[in-house]
Amino acid sequence: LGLLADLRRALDAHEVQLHYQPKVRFDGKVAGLEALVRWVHPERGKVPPDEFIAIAESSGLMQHLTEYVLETALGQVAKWRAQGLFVPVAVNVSPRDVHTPGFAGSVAARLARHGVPAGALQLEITEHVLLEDPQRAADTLAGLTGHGVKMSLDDFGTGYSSLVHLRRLPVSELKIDRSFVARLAVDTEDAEIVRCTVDLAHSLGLLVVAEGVEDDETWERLRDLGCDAVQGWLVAAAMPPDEMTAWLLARG
Ligand code: G
Ligand code: G
Ligand code: NA
Ligand code: MN
Repeated sequence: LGLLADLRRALDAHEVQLHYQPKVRFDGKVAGLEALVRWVHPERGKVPPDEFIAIAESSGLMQHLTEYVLETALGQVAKWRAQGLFVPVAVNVSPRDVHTPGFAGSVAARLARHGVPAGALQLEITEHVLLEDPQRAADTLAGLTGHGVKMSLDDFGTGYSSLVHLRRLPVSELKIDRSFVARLAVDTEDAEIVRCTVDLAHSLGLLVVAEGVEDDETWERLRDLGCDAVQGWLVAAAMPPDEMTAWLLARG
């Protein structure tokens, strides 16, 4: 309970920050950035996102956290655009957000307020959005894509991925979970899973991003399998906004 009260206070005090991690294509071009929330508690130090996101989800604070993240990310996107850096940013949203009435409209209003085109925002969702009220989720996602917001399906392959989900969700990108990517170069089964996922995604017209790429060999395998982009420590870890700006400027 202490941590929940602290999180509420931390959001109000802007103590929660966003870091950004690039997704890059094999030609080296930056395809986009993922915003990842970070909280350094004044006494406890770094609190792992999984931990405080779970607390937010089970307490009703998630909506507030997501609004905070969207607001911060769009403010940063507007700032980057003013500097000539036109890089799209992906924000993670929880299943609960997608079921919040008016979510699509509020995202559109926020984009307008920041003067950011919808195409500069991507939302990363998981299949869990279909667990509760699939019809409501589908309507919200259709509303978002109708406004021009791109959707990405995160953590693909974990949980109980089903092809039905993939067909029902209006996503334009699929992210292969890093648990399959990590051992890709040494485990032939993981390599087959990644190969099939890339082929499946492409046959549905989706772009494929591999998460958690940590070494050159994995990068090369993914390139040979036809993956579209990679994200991981090999390229860059998530970094604070100022470092991200410098990184983007240095890449040209
Ligand atoms: O950045 P990484 O360290 O630790 O993130 C851990 C988990 O937290 C990941 O599953 C990631 O998707 C999730 N996450 C990170 N930032 C956000 C956010 O802003 N909103 C939500 N809902 N999840 C996030
Ligand atoms: O669930 P989601 O895919 O949003 O979570 C992304 C998580 O993966 C974040 O915690 C992020 O910090 C982490 N991450 C990003 N790149 C790497 C990597 O190369 N290796 C590992 N182990 N984790 C990574
Ligand atoms: Na994500
Ligand atoms: Mn993921």
